[in-house]
Amino acid sequence: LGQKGCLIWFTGLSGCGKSTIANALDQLLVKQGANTFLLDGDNIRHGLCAPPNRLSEEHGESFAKRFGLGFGPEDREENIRRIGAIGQLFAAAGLVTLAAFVSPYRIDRDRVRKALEENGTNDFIEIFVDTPLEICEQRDPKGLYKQARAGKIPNFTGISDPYEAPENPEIHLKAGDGRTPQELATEIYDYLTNRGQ
Ligand code: GGZ
Repeated sequence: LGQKGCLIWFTGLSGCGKSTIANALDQLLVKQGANTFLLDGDNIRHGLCAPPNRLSEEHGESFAKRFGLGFGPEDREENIRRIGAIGQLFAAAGLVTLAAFVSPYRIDRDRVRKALEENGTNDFIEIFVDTPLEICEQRDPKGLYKQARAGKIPNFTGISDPYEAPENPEIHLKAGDGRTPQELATEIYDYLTNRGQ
């Protein structure tokens, strides 16, 4: 396991657990000696896909407006495009690359899949972290759902913006039912092993 690069793509609502599960899987893979890289909002939305207000001080307003990314439909599209491009490069370099983003629009995820397929690989592995909205909203670790319900965050996935569930994910992970992130990560790990990844 882990001898070959691939792009493991986690998609799901804010608070569904995708980042935590991706981190747990990452640890399992590293233990087996795999070279991995984990992409998530914490490293991507601070740098490569930073929001306009982070860019304006150094680069000025008009640059920040053009290249900074928020959560409108085109900004998400560009966010996923950039992450897909990076993920594809990392996978080609032999890294087991884990990407954990809401990535709510099917067309954006499918474009990433297609790009890897056109490269002659079947190394895009989509994982739908299917935690019911009610549970994500109960968890609300950052209080974002509360703010979204109050109308303070526009375009909030699941509240005022759609989430388009994958139709044919490699793994449909039913989460939020009491299984731990480690247990869920093990389910993915076993899948990868069986697949000969
Ligand atoms: C969804 C938002 C929004 C809106 C801020 N909609 O729980 P979190 O906080 O850490 O995960 C969410 C994260 C989503 O960033 P992504 O790069 O994964 O999104 S996408 O793939 O759609 O581009 C949430 C926070 O940022 N957040 N505003 N409006 N999530």
